[in-house]
Amino acid sequence: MKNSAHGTAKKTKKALVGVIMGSTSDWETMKYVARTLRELGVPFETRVVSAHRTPDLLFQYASQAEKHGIEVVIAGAGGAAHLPGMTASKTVLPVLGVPVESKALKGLDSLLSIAQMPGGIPVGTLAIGKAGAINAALLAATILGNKYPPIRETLRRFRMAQTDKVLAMPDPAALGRRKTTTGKKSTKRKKSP
Ligand code: RP5
Repeated sequence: MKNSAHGTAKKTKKALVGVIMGSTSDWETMKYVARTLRELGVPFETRVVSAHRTPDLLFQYASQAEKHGIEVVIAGAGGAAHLPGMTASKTVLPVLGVPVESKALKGLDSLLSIAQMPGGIPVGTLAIGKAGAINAALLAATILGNKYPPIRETLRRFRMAQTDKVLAMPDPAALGRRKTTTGKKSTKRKKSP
């Protein structure tokens, strides 16, 4: 994981989204943020910044993100997940929190730690795990779309493609019907759920 701008946009493009996480172990979840931003062509950077293990780095990153051109921060953490909230306390940029699924409490601890902020310091909290990671990237693109029309249009196309994909497969049972080697449809019926 490098601390440099990624995305389908040219490497020279400055990162607009700062993707930070409390530990390298969070990458399994946060890679979906990166994947989605890349798909949308949004330039981003990734970095491990731990609220507890590297608090000075957290303060430095959060207080300087705006100066470095970052416009949205996505912060993922698990357990006593203080990273998104503490980041939000040091910047006026929008901060989106991704609760990483913890082993002990399945991410409920992460979710509550991120969502239950005191009035005055908001963190936009997403769902636990992969869905939250994907949606954090989509929400970041939505925010950036207010200022960058190409990102808005890419997002629009993403949503249309998603809708088309669902409409193209209206019958999930059809997925279970396999063709035999002769090319005929199998007569074997799937057990009803
Ligand atoms: C949190 O503690 C991190 O965000 C991570 O989700 C969790 C466990 O970290 P490791 O012990 O795997 O480094 O700060």
